[in-house]
Amino acid sequence: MSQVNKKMKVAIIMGSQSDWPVMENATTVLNALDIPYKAMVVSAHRTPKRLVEFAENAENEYSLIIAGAGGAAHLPGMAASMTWLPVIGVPVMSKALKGMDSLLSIVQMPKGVAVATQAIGEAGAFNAGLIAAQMLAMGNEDLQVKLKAWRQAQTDSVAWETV
Ligand code: RP5
Repeated sequence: MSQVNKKMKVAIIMGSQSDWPVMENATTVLNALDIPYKAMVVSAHRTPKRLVEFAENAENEYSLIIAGAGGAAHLPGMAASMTWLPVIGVPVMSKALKGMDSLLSIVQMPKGVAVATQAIGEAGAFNAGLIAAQMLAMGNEDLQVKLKAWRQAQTDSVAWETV
């Protein structure tokens, strides 16, 4: 538990710079709750050595990993294969198959290596940041307080009546 408090930092990795407009949504809750993060382009296909270097050293700098990719999206699963840190997967929309390829590539992990897969696209990226905050809050009471306040604010923002 103290280790979680010591280095509460999230790695956000994505297969391409083109994923950033989607993956940026993962930062919304992290920013709101003052959770540090670093966003990086790490491609399973184009920069495989970078992926190995990142994943093998991730535990020294981060508490968990959010990994987004599109198409034949091997990045989250490959990252998860090389670190014990939890990996939250975000299927990014693809042009050809609208992200169904990304979703199935990420979600259908063989048993023994786990990826916590979110929804396709912006909602999935947003919720990746949210579930990351919830996971970190398990070992951090200050963060629990902030998270509960954030949830209450969201509840309070839902209007009863339409305009
Ligand atoms: C994947 O290929 C990336 O995650 C991205 O979603 C997709 C397309 O990449 P670009 O051709 O736009 O660089 O590796």
